[in-house]
Amino acid sequence: MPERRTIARLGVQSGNAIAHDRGQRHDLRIWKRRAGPLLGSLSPKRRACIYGSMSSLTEFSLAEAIAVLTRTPATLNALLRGLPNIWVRGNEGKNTWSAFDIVGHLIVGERTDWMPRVRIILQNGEARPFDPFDRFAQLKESPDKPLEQLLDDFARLRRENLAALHALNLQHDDLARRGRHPALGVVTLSELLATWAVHDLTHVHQLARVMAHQYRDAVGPWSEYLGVLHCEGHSAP
Ligand code: NI
Repeated sequence: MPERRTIARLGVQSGNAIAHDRGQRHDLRIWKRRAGPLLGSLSPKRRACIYGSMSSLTEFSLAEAIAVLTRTPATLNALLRGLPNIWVRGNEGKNTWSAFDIVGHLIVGERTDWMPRVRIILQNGEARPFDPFDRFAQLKESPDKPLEQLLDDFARLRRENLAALHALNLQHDDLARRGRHPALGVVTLSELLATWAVHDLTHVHQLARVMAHQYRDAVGPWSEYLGVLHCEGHSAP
């Protein structure tokens, strides 16, 4: 239920984000509207606490999100191109992803997820839910392609998508426009765009973890000190 999620997120973000005046007002408007029904049932003290948390939400900035989105293809290219197979094809065990699978997954996202969903929000709002994202589609797509080809495809698709995003000339008020996620319910355009950037970072994080896993035994007793070999809480797989 979206309201519950909203409150949980507010709790997590409380006190650790830098607030910017314009964004705060924008965020507050959205959050008050979305969390309203649930907030009404809380004690005044608890409500004040939640509104206090809201004011520390980080402002979404399209330019900042695009700065990350623009760099991810080059980041992956520098990290992965020409690497020995152990780093590219190694995974974390049965039904887990290799670096190759992760790049394939990012390509599917460029083709079927992010910009198509931006367009659905702008054209249909909440009336038409997004098409579900097939998180395993890349496993069915040409598993024999060289990684270099995938890196090139990803870079090209990202470039095209960012050009298309730029061409939409989104204004500040557009960012509050709402769509409907098939599982999460109502979401805003700014949340979708923020998620696009953080999804990149999730998989950069995952790449480091999957690669480190290949040397989990080779490091010997140092394993104890290497957090990447022991971290949890990632998106599956
Ligand atoms: Ni993903």
